[in-house]
Amino acid sequence: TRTEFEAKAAESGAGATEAFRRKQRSGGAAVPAERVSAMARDALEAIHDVIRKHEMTYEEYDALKAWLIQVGEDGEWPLFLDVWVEHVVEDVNTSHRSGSKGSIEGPYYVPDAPALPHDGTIPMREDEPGTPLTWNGQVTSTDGSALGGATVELWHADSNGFYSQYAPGLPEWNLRGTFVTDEQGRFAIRTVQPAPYQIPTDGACGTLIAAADWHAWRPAHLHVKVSAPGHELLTAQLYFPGDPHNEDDIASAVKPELVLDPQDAGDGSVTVDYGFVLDPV
Ligand code: MBD
Ligand code: FE
Repeated sequence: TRTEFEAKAAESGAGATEAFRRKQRSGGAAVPAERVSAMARDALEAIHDVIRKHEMTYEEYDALKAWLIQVGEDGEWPLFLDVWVEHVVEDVNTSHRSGSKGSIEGPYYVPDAPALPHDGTIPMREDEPGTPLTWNGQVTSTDGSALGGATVELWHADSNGFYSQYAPGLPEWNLRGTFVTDEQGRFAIRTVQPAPYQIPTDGACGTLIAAADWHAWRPAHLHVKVSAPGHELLTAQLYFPGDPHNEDDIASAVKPELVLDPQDAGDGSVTVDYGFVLDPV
């Protein structure tokens, strides 16, 4: 049997593509023709401008074509778009909010993770490596009222930087859970600190990164989706201070408001307090 260290770009890509197709089947909406026309025309014009500005050669055009074909073959469209495009979509769609800052969802969310009480341990292996992390927080509305029965979905990479369901050898729901707040809107979650995440180097996205001489790293992060009746869904990521990639995240998804302030508990574990303020719809 294979371990997470033998993860293949084309496998996690195929998984992310399949997960996205499932999500589309359960709610994809038709985009009106005027919107398609206006945005497609502007996108194509932006590409034409790049070609003119840089006087793209036929060799470069063919390299681009070959690379685009490879993105699809590796199933890496979800990864490519979420790393280099989604942050602007997130920005445009959340700028009206006065509650907590959010961030991008990324390609590795899976709905319906195991349900846990407001105070619980996320599913993990018997010998799960990494620094234990206890996270206490509260979910409130922008008027300050507590949101009991709110849902906090948490998913993150393990301390080797791999996500369950997208790397081999991990239990299906490892480090994925759905917590429900108590009457005061509070939750207390036990997990382990994730490691920084490296974009797979053996797929099309890795090819672009190497060809452009960029780096392939996202800082260590926790993903959450926080929801409550009558409130906008908050999708966010939380980061750890001192991570060298907080300043140059390949996915441009770090905001200062999303950096945690972990405290050393003195027993090899870390505690953190961080809550969420949701905007009413
Ligand atoms: C990730 O783990 C992630 O969160 C994003 C946004 C892109 C690639 C990998
Ligand atoms: Fe992630």
